[in-house]
Amino acid sequence: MKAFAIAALAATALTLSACGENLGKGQPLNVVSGHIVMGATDDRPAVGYFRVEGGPQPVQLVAVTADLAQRVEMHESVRENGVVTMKPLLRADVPAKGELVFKQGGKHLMIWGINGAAVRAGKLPMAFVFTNNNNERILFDMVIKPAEGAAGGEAAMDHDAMGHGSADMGADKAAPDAAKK
Ligand SMILES: [Cu+2]
Repeated sequence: MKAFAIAALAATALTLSACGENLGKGQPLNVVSGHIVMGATDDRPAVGYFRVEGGPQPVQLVAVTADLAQRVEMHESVRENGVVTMKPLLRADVPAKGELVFKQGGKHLMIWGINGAAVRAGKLPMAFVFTNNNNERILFDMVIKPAEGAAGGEAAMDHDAMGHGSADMGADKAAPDAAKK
């Protein structure tokens, strides 16, 4: 009876210390969801959306890369004078214990030249690079979805216009094309 009580106490102590450790560290920085919507045609870029949960410290997302894609850029859709244009985004804040969301109509990824094998597999492994811990990289498999209809937001916008040219050229060319649709 006494031996049992001691064992039970010891088990409780272990459980408590494990809990305490978790509480002290808090929830870790993590990529919790994400998907890619293919472009309407093969020469159009795909668009990526995802959600990052912040850890105990505020950090910044500084890059998203994919070995199986030719190019990945972070963009932000901005409405100015009633016209939506897109601007390259160099970094995005992830508040401590908060979240960073890339979603339709806001911040988004633009992905060119996704490898055919990745498309057939239905997922693209991506690396999210943050400013903490000497550029911590978090790997996440983005689910690939087929192109949406004309109402597909960024997917329907003419990203080619801003892709290769300068930023101001892109803004000028992207707007009328988007307005057509
Ligand atoms: Cu874009």
